[in-house]
Amino acid sequence: MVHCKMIALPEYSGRLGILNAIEGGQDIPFEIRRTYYITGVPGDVTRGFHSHRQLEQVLICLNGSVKIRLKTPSEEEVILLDHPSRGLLIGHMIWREMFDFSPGAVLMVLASQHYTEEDYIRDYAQYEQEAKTYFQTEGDV
Ligand code: T46
Repeated sequence: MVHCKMIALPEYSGRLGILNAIEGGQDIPFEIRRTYYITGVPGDVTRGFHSHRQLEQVLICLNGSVKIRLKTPSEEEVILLDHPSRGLLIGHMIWREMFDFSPGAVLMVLASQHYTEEDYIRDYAQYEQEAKTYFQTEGDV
């Protein structure tokens, strides 16, 4: 999927357990300005249904599993996140939906910007319109 990729996060494991360390600007391609985590989501709930214009994020499932549907006007892909050593980078102008949360799933997100509702596109028709122009222009570069 354009603007998205899996990132293998540094892992230090042994008989004492596992430690993952993440350095902003090194292990992930931006400085981290915000972090949040999503917990307690019933298995039949889907969250998300939006895109971001500028925000970049890395999603890491710290416990359990969750599926992420990524969409552009021309592509669609579902990614399973089920390991704390794997992060999913989601870049600009990607529609996302999070679903199939397992019991006890913990989804942590590292974000490149502070929270601002103006960066969200929450209406799919509006997203398609902006994304078609955005990817067309990007393809022209
Ligand atoms: C995303 C996916 C993966 C805040 O006040 N500050 C924050 O930093 C965030 C992320 C949310 N909120 C408020 C806004 C809403 O009133 O928390 C409420 C729930 O947010 P939302 O419905 O946007 O949650 P999700 O799970 O649909 O989406 C979230 C992020 O908002 C979004 O950026 O990419 O997780």
